Amino acid sequence: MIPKKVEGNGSGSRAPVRSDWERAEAKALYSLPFADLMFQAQSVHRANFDPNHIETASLLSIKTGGCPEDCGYCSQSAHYDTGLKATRLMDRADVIATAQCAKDAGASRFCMAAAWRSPKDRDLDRVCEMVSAVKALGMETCVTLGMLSPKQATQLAEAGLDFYNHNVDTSPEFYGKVISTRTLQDRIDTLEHVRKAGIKVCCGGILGMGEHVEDRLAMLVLLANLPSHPESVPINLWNEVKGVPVNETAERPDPIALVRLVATARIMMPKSVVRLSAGRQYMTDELQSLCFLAGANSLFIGDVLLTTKNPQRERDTSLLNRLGISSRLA
Ligand code: SAM
Ligand code: DTB
Ligand code: SF4
Repeated sequence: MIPKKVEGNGSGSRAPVRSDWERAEAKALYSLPFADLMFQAQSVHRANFDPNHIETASLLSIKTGGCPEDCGYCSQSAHYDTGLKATRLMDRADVIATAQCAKDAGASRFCMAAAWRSPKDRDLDRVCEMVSAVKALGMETCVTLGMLSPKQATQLAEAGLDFYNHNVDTSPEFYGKVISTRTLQDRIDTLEHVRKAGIKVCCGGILGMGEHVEDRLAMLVLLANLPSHPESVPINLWNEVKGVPVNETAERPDPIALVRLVATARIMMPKSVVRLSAGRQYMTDELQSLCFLAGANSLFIGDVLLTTKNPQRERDTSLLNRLGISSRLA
């Protein structure tokens, strides 16, 4: 049975955007017969988005590796021997040239990522210059730099930043099992600083680290109950990395469980763009298609993400063309 409060979501645009989700409601939605869940997700999706369009974003690691945080899933943590070579912050000219290539290749948003716990003020000045320059190319800008103070968030907003990516990554219960150098509350504090500075929020998480379905749903409840829904919700499948602790617990989600989760995210956060992020190289075309039907409407394009692989451009264009989905890619 669907709890009464949830029923309204099937009616699309008339459904309120809620931030009072209970875990049991999320579980009830997720557990609906598949056809009913997909119908609700499609109804919500069509009421809020063009169902035949997908957003394309491109990623660049502007500072790779050597990170002091101990995130158990990440190739860039200095706590583990992952064989990754640490680099310094890239030069602005190289970043701009890469952004132009990404735009020419069909990306509408350019996301610059740095392996920092939080940026030093002098590094932030340089990132702000990159943001302004990429914006001047006519692209949407996103950065992900770790924790920010309110002042740093304001500085990024003044540079014209559109989105800040800062993931909650998993449930409150599972968080401490994969990260010990910061708390979930640290993450939530930064999200608040970003919001207050007037920057749009990109916030999601990772599946397949050994968490249970309940953890994934608790993560969706956490996201949907933030003071406002993130404008972008990236759903990453854990991209395998040698030498990190998550190898001991990792288990890739059953494909149908992934589709169910995407559909549940779509219904709970009706106006948020849901991005099928890392891990698409593990997915068949059919699975990605089901995720699009469930409400996923954004992708990372390009052969690499930060340090791991992404599907090749030809595979993505072929899939979107066969589905009749428009994007800046094809
Ligand atoms: N250091 C910053 C931070 O953690 O917020 C920004 C960069 S960090 C690489 C951005 C996000 O990438 C993480 O929050 C996590 O969700 C995701 N991520 C990292 N390693 C991953 C992996 N192996 N597979 C999937 N997602 C991953
Ligand atoms: C997000 O949620 N996924 C992107 C972006 N935000 C920064 C990062 C995916 C990283 C995958 C692992 C890697 O390539 O190192
Ligand atoms: Fe550092 Fe971000 Fe990787 Fe964590 S996820 S180790 S904070 S780069």
